[in-house]
Amino acid sequence: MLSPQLFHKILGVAFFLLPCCAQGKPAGIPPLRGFAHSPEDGIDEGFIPGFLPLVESETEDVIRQLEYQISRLEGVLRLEKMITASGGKIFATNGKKAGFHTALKKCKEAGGSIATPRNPGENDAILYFVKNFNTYAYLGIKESLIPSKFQFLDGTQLNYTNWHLNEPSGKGEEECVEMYTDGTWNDKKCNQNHLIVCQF
Ligand code: MMA
Ligand code: CA
Repeated sequence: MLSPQLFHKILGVAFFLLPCCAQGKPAGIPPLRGFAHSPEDGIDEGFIPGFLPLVESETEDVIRQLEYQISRLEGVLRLEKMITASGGKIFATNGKKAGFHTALKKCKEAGGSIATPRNPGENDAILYFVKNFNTYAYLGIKESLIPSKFQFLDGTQLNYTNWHLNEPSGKGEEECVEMYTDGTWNDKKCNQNHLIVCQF
């Protein structure tokens, strides 16, 4: 689990890196010099015939620097077992436990939503945390008004499921869905203390 000390360190890294990017300057690698030219060219800074204005290259440079800093931060978060990725989705945990409704709220507050596996790859990305923290996690799936029929939180139908043998079994009495440590799903009451896993 992420200790307060380590979290503080990562924050420190982020704040250390931020000033560089806000000013468009690199922290560790030199800037792109794709459209640079020497003063002897006699050409006004910022405009070269046949090229995009110099600001364009500066923008590209800033983007390149940001991509570099983000990939470094992702490396740190991956190393600390805080994020996994599948397709374009990033899954993350804060290592804390809560009931379904609190998990929903926490994920929303962080700008994401509760982890919702839509294929085996995404199920595995969530399973990584469930195994690592040896704690079940709630998924973004709930029972519909028709007992034993489950759906995504937006009401759309499931096109991928990974139910454990003989689940769902609650028949209207277990409205939430938890992931077991083998990646299979069980319908369950929503008040269990489970690992918070969000998607972004
Ligand atoms: C518990 C509960 C259910 C689950 C069964 C499986 C006894 O109830 O977790 O949701 O289906 O165990 O045996
Ligand atoms: Ca069940």
